This record gives sequence, structure tokens and C-alpha cells, in this order.
Amino acid sequence: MTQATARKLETTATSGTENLTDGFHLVIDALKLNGINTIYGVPGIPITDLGRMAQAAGIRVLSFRHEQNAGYAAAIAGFLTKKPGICLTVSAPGFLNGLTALAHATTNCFPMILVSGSSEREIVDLQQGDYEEMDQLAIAKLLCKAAFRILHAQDIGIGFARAIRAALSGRPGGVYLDLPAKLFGQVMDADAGRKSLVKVIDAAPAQIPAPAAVQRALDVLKAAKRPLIILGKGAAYAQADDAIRAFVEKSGIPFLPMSMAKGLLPDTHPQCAGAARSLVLKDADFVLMIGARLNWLLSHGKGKTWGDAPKKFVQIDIEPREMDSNVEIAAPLVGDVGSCIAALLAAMGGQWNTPPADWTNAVKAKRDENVAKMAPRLMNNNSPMDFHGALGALKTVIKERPEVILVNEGANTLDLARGVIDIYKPRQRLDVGTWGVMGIGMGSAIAAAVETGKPVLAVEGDSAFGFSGMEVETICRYKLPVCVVIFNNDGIYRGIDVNPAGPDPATTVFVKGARYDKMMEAFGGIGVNATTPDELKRAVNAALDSGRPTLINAAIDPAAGSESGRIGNLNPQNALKKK
Ligand SMILES: Cc1ncc(C[n+]2csc(CCOP(=O)(O)OP(=O)(O)O)c2C)c(N)n1
Ligand SMILES: [Mg+2]
Repeated sequence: MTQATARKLETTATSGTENLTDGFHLVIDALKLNGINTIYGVPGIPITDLGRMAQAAGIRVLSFRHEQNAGYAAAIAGFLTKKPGICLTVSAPGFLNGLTALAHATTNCFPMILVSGSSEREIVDLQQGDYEEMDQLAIAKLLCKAAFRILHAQDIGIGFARAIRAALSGRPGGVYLDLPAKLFGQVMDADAGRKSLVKVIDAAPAQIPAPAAVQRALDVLKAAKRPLIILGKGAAYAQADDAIRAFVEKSGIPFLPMSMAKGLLPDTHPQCAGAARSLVLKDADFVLMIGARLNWLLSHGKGKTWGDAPKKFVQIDIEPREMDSNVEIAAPLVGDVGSCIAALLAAMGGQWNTPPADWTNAVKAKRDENVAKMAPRLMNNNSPMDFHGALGALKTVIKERPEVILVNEGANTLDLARGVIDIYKPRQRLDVGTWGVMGIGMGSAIAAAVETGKPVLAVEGDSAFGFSGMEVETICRYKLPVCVVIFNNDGIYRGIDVNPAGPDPATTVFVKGARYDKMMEAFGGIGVNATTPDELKRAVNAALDSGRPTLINAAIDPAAGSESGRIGNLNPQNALKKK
């Protein structure tokens, strides 16, 4: 179908000159009615026309080169907007390509709906070998919050309402929606079609914590000598930024942001304990978790990282079963982050005693010491660059341009950038999330630019970039203000490993001296090869000034990284050392 036909169909359905509508239009109308105006996907049978018609109807449809990247875009769009991000794929292989992102969204509590076309039920269920045959619904169920299939045009309204509500309510997550090919062509009376649509009212109702639970939390907090607040990406998702800041400041408690919560309060805030992480986790006697979970990223709340000092945990989470998942929670606060913080603030009253000065001074001293120790390393202008020299340049860029959204993935590139680059505003740092997954880079950068209209700086390990690198064409095609910086150290963690047993390269190394900037030039974007921190800084500033798609190949010393970045301890030990 041509665009002209699509436009004609659209006019017909909305003007009511014909009294019929169909599955295509009802899907589009259901999305629009619910304020969903962006789709990320890859076209093909049976959803090509759906994409065209959605575009003709004013929905922004971004076509990617691979569904996984469209899925990561949808997932992060959900995080940024509190509306479910939509990923649209074809059946079996396209669906499977989108599934990693759906599982990622669920794990990270991002609202997302994977909408996949599927083949004929009658043939799929009898396993008669249909085109792209697969029981997608059964497979998706294991990996998301909810999964639905719509068989009849008159159920499209309800089907989308259920998907939207499932994605957003309670703890947000991924939802799968299966749309068999036959659904799209089903015709029904236009008026009945309109009436069948459902506008989801209050999709994420406030969940107010019980007053007794609020009081209990404050009682525990009042007894604390060395309190700590940990902010997680759930706190960033909540968009309760002013209340969170007011609460943290009124409490006077040092706070530690998890990586995607950085910027809720600026990393340069006097109470920020980001640079004193080891000290605060070890020595705190009270920990208030706000939208953060005690998973592996926080060493499960126990063990060496947390030291011997006995601790009491208070946890704010919308999911009751999160409580006691790893350690005892002395005061669970079950509710949405915004409501819980508002309740705490109200119950604190006008008079509140801030923590003992010996604690806050000790945290501040450690932080200042660590920042001072790091400073000279960030100022070097070495060539080849090391991670710190390159990151020092980028830290300055973000300081001067706090509106830039930072996307970040890799191992050393991730772990070091997280520590070095200060973030000043909420939801301005997007990264690998709970799984530490490689491949979110270009999808996240595209969605961040599309959803916020802000400039984006994607800082990518060379391996990490490879997972979604083809989407630089997408960035160029949509002329997005994205600057990609590749920390090119010739490999995974490092570029110097050698295979002792033959001519094949070692498993962790790539082509030496590769020029990723040439990839961007192939699609009309700007490519730059930077060999010093000064060059890097100049190139990033030029890219952000121009707003043009840019890729900077930052040549990093191949020997500079360490195995697995900061989490090398998670590698299983090789017990049988070779003699
Ligand atoms: C989907 C996925 N596959 C594999 C990994 C394992 N992994 C972790 S980091 C990484 C790449 C690290 O190399 P690079 O991005 O170049 O960062 P560097 O440490 O060199 O800066 C890989 C492959 C992963 N986290 N996710
Ligand atoms: Mg690398």
C-alpha cells in the first residue's frame, strides 16, 4: 500500500464518510486515544501497513534496523515518559528479536508493550508450518508482566486498555500484545468501533502508604546515628523530583544515587555520597531505600560491602513482595514513591533533627578526599588516551551542558564514566540497567532524543557499540541530535590479549585501530577520529553545537582497561590452574 492509499484510508475512517472501520484503524485509534504517539519498530508482514497508516495518522513511527534496538528504545521511552513505550514487530523472528528488550523492560520495571503481528492461529496451533509460525503468546508469557492476544476487531479497545494498564499499574513492566494478521483486515461498523475503544483512566493510581507504616519508618529513622538514603531508578521513574529533593534536604541525610538515579539531586550536591560509596555502605546504621532494590548491584544488602555495623533498612517500593527479599526490612513503606515521600515529609513536621555532624562530616571528608585523588588523573592530556583523560574531557562537557542526556554502556567505559561524569538533572543518565546488558546504546540514544528533544551524548565501549551500531543509520535518517563517542580500546575490556595456541585472534580483541567514525560518514553523519582529550572535547562540543549526528572514534590505549571493569569479582574462578 502506498502512502496516498494510507492517507485515504485514514481520512475515510475519521471523517465517517464510510460507516466502516477495520483492525488497522482501531489499533491506531486505540493508541491515539490513550496519548501514545510514538512507535518504535521494524516493518514487515503483517504490520507494514499498520506502520504506514499510523504514520499517516500522525503517530511518529521510527523504523529501526533491528527489533532489539527498537525494543530498547521503547523500554527507555517508558522510563522517560511514564507511558508505555511501544515496540512493533513482525512475527516469529521479529518477535524474538524484540523479546530481549521486553524481558529487560520487565526486569528494570520500565513500562513497555511489545506489539507483534503473528501468523494464522488455526495453522500455528496445528503446527502446519505457516509463514513465520510460532506460538508467540506462550513464549512471551514467561518474560513479561502480562501477555494478551486480540482475535476480534471489537476487542482491540479492551485489549489495548488491558495492555496499557498492565504495563503502568503497580510495579511497571513489559507487556506482550499478540495481533494475528487476520485481525487487521477485520471490518466493523465505524460507530460501534469508536464505542469499543477504551481510554484508560488513572492507569497508575496513587498507592498511599499506611499512616502506621510511615510512622514506623520515621521512628526507625529518628534512632539512627549514621543514616544513609539510597536512590534507585524507581525514584527517578516516579517524577517526584521536587518532593524527593525536599525530603533529602530536610532530612540532612547523605544520599547515594544508583546509576540511573544520578541527577535526581545533582552529583555535586553537598549531601551526595557518591564518591564515598564504600564508606557509607560499610558504616551506615540506617538505610532508607527509595525505589532501589537490594539486588546484586547492592551486594544483596549484606557481606563485606556492608561491613559489620548492624543496620536497619527502611524500604520504599510499590511492590510489597520486594520487602525482605534479601535482608530484613525493619520498616516497609509500600506505595508509590511520590506518595510515600509526601507522607514522610508531612509526618516529619516543622522540626526535624538532621544527623549527627560527626557522621555527615566523615562522609564529606571521604568524598572530598576521593574527589581530590581523582582530579589530577582526569586532567591528563595523554595520547593514546586513557579512560580517565577521556572521561575528564566529557565530565567538563556535561558540566557546561547539563541539559545533555548521557547514554552509557560498556565495561570499563561504563563503570568509570558512572563515577567520573557528574549528572545534574533527573533522568539524564541512561545505561545498562539491572542486567548490565550490552546493546541498549543506540536504541536508548534514539528514544532519548525523540522523547525529550534534548541533545544526547552516548558514551560507548567499542564492544558495547557493536551490539546496536547499525542504528547509526537510523540516527542519520531521522537527523537526531545524537553524538556517539566510542571508547575504542580494540576490544572487550582491553585490546591486548593474545591467543597462545594459534593464529586466530584472542577471544576478547577486535581489529586493531578500527575507525568507527567511518561508519557514520557512510550515512551522511559527521565522523571524527580523536586521539587526545582536547581533540575529544572539541569534537563533542562541535557536535552538540551543531546538533548533527556525529560519531567520534576516541582512540584509547588498548592496555588501559581491566577485566570486566569494576565487577571482575563476579567471574567464576578457574580452580584448575594450568601447571
Ligand atoms: C547482551 C550482553 N552480552 C554480553 C555481555 C558481556 N559483556 C559485558 S561488558 C562487555 C563489553 C565490554 O567491552 P567494551 O564495551 O569495549 O568496554 P571496555 O571495558 O573495553 O571499555 C560484554 C561483551 C553483556 N553484558 N551483555
Ligand atoms: Mg573496549
